[in-house]
Order: sequence, then structure tokens, then C-alpha cells
Amino acid sequence: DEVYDFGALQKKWLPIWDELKPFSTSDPDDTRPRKYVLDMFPYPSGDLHMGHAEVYALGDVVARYWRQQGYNVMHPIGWDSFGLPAENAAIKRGVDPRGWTYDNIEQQKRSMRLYAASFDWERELHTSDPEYYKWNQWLFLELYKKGLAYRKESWVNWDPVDQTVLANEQVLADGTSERSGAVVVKKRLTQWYFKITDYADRLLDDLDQLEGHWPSKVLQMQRNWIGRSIGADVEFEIEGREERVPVFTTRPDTLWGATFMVVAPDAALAAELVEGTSPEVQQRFADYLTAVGQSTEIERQATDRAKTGVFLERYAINPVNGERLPIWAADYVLADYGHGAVMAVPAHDQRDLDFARTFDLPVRVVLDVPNTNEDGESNDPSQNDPTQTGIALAGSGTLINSGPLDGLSKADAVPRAIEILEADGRGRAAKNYRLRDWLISRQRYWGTPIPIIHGEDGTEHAVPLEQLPVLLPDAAGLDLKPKGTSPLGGAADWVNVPNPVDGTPAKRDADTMDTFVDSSWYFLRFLNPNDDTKAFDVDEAKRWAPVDQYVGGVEHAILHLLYARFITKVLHDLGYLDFEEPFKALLNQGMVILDGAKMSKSKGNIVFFTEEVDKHGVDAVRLTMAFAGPPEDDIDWAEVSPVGSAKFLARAWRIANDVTSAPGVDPAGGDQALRRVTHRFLADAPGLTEAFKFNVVVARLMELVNATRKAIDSGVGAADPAVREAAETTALALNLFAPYLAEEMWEKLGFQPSVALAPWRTAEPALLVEDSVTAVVQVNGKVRDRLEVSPQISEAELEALALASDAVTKAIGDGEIIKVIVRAPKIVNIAIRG
Ligand code: ANZ
Repeated sequence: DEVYDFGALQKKWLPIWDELKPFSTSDPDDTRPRKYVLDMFPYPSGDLHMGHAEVYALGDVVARYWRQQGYNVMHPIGWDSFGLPAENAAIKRGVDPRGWTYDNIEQQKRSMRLYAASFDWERELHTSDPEYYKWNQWLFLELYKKGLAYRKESWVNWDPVDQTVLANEQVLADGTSERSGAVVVKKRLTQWYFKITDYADRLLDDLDQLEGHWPSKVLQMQRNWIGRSIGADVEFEIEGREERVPVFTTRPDTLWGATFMVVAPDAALAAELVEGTSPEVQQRFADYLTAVGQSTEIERQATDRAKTGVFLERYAINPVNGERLPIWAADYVLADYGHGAVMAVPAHDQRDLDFARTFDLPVRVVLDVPNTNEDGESNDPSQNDPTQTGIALAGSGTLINSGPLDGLSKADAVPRAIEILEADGRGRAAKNYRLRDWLISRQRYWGTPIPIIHGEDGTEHAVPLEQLPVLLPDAAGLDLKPKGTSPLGGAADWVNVPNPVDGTPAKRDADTMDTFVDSSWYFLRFLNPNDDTKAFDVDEAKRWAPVDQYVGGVEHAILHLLYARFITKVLHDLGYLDFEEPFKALLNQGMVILDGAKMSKSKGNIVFFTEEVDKHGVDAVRLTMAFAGPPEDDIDWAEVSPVGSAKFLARAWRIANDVTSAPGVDPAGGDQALRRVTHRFLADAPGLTEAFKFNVVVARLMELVNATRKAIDSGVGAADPAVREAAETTALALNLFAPYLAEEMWEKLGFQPSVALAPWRTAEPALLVEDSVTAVVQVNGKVRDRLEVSPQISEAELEALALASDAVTKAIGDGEIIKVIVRAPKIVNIAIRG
């Protein structure tokens, strides 16, 4: 008997697949319907890790599944190979980031091929190849020409360790850098931006189309990130100042309750207002501004933080009632949201109330908010006084103390207030977004050079298309250490170029692009990765895109997905794409953890990919990933059993070895009980797979293998065609989870490779009509017959059937029946004397 030797199978099948190319999608005459299954491509930080092992196992289940269902499946892979880690590693070791990156790619690729995900390797790409980043530059210029790429000076998030700017999305909730862990500070710099805010409404509204196809958590995170608020802009006159000051409010209904105004200390407006006030105020303000500079945006927004501020000794006039409102500068108002100033309504806004209580400012209730206890009865009215309770009345109610709005509900008062403001030219309906433009320039080496040339006179010139790519200069001789300006600026030969207009001395833009630009459109490049005449092929995109199923980590819930959605919409508007959402469906896998903790180098609790694969084999590791639980859940590697997986695979392997019937034999006459198990599985597995219940499919497959083993060992025998049918079904199913063994079983069962191209089989309806169970009939403890009966059979019916059996009557002979014990539907025990 042969043994299950995963190492031998891996050695045997890899070269055969290389030869057969079963996963190639390059045949233009292929008429099968298409599916595009995409796994998020890896960053080559070293060898593959267990997180990769999970995502590529699960993504491959989907790709292989659709292939079995008769689809032509595009399933490409490449490397997201620009980025800071390469550069930091290079600085640390004094090597070239290019060498470090491509060495890692080589290693990952070897592991990836061994891991046997069904990728079309002819489409492999690396974003750090000039053949790829040339088209990043093309994309940049497309946006530039449309006014969607622009440069401005602004406050940016600055990572003081990596010495580079960060997108808002790269600053963690605690105010530290996602990259280096350093506390992020603000710095004023001129940077390149992509105008994603122009697309805010579409990015938000189109999320509705993805409902049910993307995890709802991700949809919610995207919605929050875009953060659309609907309200009004209200213009306030300022005493002693020409221009009015607009504020954004979501509650124009509370305008009569405004008792002061607050401006962000770091907004230009604050500095303007403070000019011409007393020297004491100016000093106090200057000190405050310095203090504010130390805190992060997150801290400033924290609700539990003590309120601080400075009275500017200036006054605003409420446009609806002419009241004088003192103007304060306070850091809970942010400079770059709305207009950097608010009308403060302490009775109905908690932050304003906290501030008013700190500085003893007036509070005026303008909404009668019913205050009811749990039984719905009215409570003590003092409970409704924010000055006493310290709790702002945030709910709905009836307007009071509000002139023309009195008696209206909040819902009616909001539009009415806007009408009143509009009639007077003092305001209008307005929307605001949390979303900011996408800061794409980085002062680092290992990225795509920005294809712009700056003239001495400050003019900007796009590098002509025929001069693309603007190649990265050689790293040799450049100082890559972070210093706040791009290392590319140090490459004199590279940076100094003639002005494309008049030949006068000019300089290349020395910044490189955020690597999220690279990954915002890579799914299109896979369609024609070797075309050096265009970024992607419009017809191929029509044929294959959008991606039918995207698979990857929830860590990309905001940034990457939002950027890819944005770029897709831009390319749609430019006429290149006929769709507006890049990823029709999204599956987020959980993390692989150990003993309940995230694996990390510093904790020393890393499970290594190569070690697991060496120990248990690729198939067992992949099966373990699929069997561990719902894909979204984290997998604790201490609680799963790759050893158990390997044992199961060995059991499946022995079945294929045991089968003695010839291929093609008609299973109709085979054992009905086993056939029912097989066909139930054939019927259920597709729906379970499409619902991502891979673990259930594996559990059901284990049942099938157990049933087959029992049939072989218990009289049905290895020659029964039902056994062959079950073994073939097992091989087809294992193709999703354990491709090496599946291929070997398939061959053993007498078929040509590849099992990955063999179609799934349809269940025979007759075998699904009603499940039967096997009832055992014993006479004096000895099994005399087995009966196929309905699981719902009654005791009396089963007893009657048992006593009518030929084998049983024969066994009883002349004996006298003393007792019949029936346990429906499984057992009948007959005791006789004689
Ligand atoms: C008056 C008011 C009364 C407000 C009330 C709220 C409740 P979202 O939903 O986040 O858009 N605001 C406006 N600009 C701000 C800034 N730059 N920094 C901090 N806060 C700012 O919040 C909009 C509300 O946040 C606005 O509506 C404004 O306060 C405040 F009972 O105006 B409101």
C-alpha cells in the first residue's frame, strides 16, 4: 500500500502544472462565461507569512470553485513592491532598496508557487517595475489634466521618525503613525493632492450598490470616513470687520440659541481677528496657539477633555436677531473642517455646553425636548435644564424662544431656518465632508517619481507622455536617510533638466507617489500586464472587469478600497471604463493569531509559513485555513490542528487507493446509502461555498470520506461503483482545499490531469428526495440484516419490517420470540429462545 507523502506529491505536480498551465486565461477564443477573482497582492517584506497563507488559501477556494462551475476564471497575482519598509530596511543594512525588494519577491514567489494557488502566472506584475510605474505617471497626468491633481501648501501630518508626510488615513486613532509608531505632528508644506473630495457624494452614494456584497462593517467604515453632514452655512457680521464670517452648522434650527462664537486657534481667521486687539489678548492668544500645536487632532476632538480657550474681545452679530456674540478661540474647533468656526449653542451641543460651563457663558434653551423616564411619564423639569445637569439637549422637540420658528418641530424648523437665511442672503443649505483630499506626495526614494518639471519661474510642466517613464535615479550615491526633502533631489544629473517649453534650467519634481496610487488601479493592469502602449486595455476591461470577487484583509477597509473606488470613477469619467465600482463583492478574512494574540517579532510569537508547510504540507495548511471557522473570524493557530488535517487527507488518499472498479462504471447499481451521502454533498457544497461556509463544506466532506470508508470496510466493498463515485467526488471537492492530493487522487482514479478543470457534478434528484437511514436488525445480539428506512419511521412499522425480513426469519427459525426492542429508526433487537 502506498502512503500519503505530501512532499512527493508537491515535487511531482508543480512541474506538471507549469507545463499544463491549467489556470491560463489568455485564450481569446475561450467562450466560457467569465469571473474575475482577485486576492489582494502581497507586499514583499520577507517570505510569505501565515496571513498570506490564509488569504491565498481562501481566495483560491473561490477561484477554483468558479472554474469547476464552468467559468473562465481570471485569478492573477503580483507584488505591491514600492514602499517605505524596503527603504527603511535598505537604510538599516546599507543596501539598495531595489535589490532587497526583488530578492524578497523571489523568495515569496517560490513560496507562493509551492502553495499552489491557481494563479495565472503569465500575468505577474511588480509595481516597482518601470513597465508598471510608467502608467502610474500616466494616471497622474490624466488627473493633472483634469484638474484632479494639484499642489498646495497646507498643514500636513508629519512622521518625525520616517521624516515623511502621512495621509490622514495613515494616522492611527491614538495620533501615532501607522508606519513608525511615532506621534504624528503637524507641519506646513507644499504637497501634491488628488481631489478625491470632488467624488465624495458618489463615493458615499454608490456604497448602497455594494450592500449585501461587501461586509457591512466595511461599508460603515467607508461611510464614516467620508462623513457627509447636511446642514447650512450661516454668515455672521463681525464688529469692526468688512467680510462676514461663515460657519457650518447641522442645526440651523438652533440659531436663536447661539450665545457665542468659537474659531479654531490655528485657522487664518483667528489670527486676523486677533490683530488690532489689545496686546494682552494677542499675548494670551499667541501662548494658546503654541500650546495647541502640541496636541493632535484626535486629542482635540476628545469629548472628555477639559475645555480651553481665549476670549478674543471681538463680537459677532447673530443674523436672525441682531444679538452680540462674544468670539472665542478654542481648540475643540478644527481649522480644516467646515469654515473653522462655529456658532455655539450650548443648550443643545455638548461640546459648546462644556465650554460655556467652563467659562461661564450664557446657555439658552430653544428646543423643548420632552424629558420622559422609562415609563414614558414626565420627569422633574429641572432634569431638563442643561446648566444644572451638564447634559446638552441633543434630541428633537418643539422650538421655543426662536421668533418665527416657535412651535415648529425640529424637522420643520431646519428647512424653515434655511429659508429665512436665504431670503436675507445670510446663509444657504450646505453639505460638509470629513473626507479630505488625498495627499499623494512623499519625500522618499522608493516610489514612483512625479512626472512634473518645475521651471525657474515657478511654472509647472507635465512631462510629455513620450518621455515616460521618468525612471527612478540609481540609489547608489544618494542619501536615503529621511530628512524632510526627497532623496531624489540629491541626484543632480536626474533632477536638473531643461524646461520643456523654452529650454531654460528647470528641475524635476523630486517627490514620489504614495504607494496607494500603485494599488488603486492594479486590477486593471492584470488584464494586459505586458502591453507597453497603454495602461490597460479598454476592451479587456469591458470583458473582465469589474472584479467579481475581491479577497483580502479588513486592514484595507478604508484607504485602499476608497482610493481604488475613486480612481475607478475617475477612469470611468475619462471614458476608459464602463463601470464605476471596481470590486463587486468583497470577502475579508480574519487574522491568524497565536494564543489569542497578534503575532509579532517583538513578542516572539510568530508561526512561520515555511515551517508549517514543511511540517504538515501545503494541502494540510490550506485545509486547516478553510476548516478553522467562518473566514471573517480570526484563526488561533494554537487551537487548530494541521496534524488532524493531514490525517484526514491521508484517509481520503487511502480511499482513492482502495477503489478497484474501473473509471466510467455506471454508479446506478451501487450502494444506495453511500450514493445518497455523495449526492447530498454534491447538492449542498456549491451553495455553502458561495456563502463562504468553507468550514462547513470541509466538515461535510469529512462525513463523506467516513461514509466511504465504512462502506469499503463493511461489506459494500471497494469494488462497489458507489465507492468510486464517492472517491471521485472527494477528489473534486479536495481540489478546492488540497490541490496536490486532489490531483493525485484524480490520476489514481484513472483520469487525466488536471482535476482543477474537471466540472463539478450535478446531484441526481432521485437520490435527494428523502434521506434514508440504515436500521440494524439483531437476533440475540447478532446482526442479521440492514434495512434502508425513512428517518421518520414509526416503531411499529420498523418492527414489522424487521420481522418480515428473510434473513431475520431464517435466523429465528423455530425459535420463540420472547422480546422485541425497537429504537427507531436505527435498531431492532429480537430476543429468542430455542
Ligand atoms: C450649531 C450646533 C447646534 C451644532 C447644535 C450642533 C448641535 P458634524 O456632524 O461632524 O458635521 N462644527 C462645525 N464646524 C466645526 C469645526 N471646524 N470644528 C468643530 N466643530 C465644528 O458636526 C457639525 C457640527 O459641528 C456643526 O453644527 C457645528 O456645531 C460643529 F445643537 O452648529 B453645530
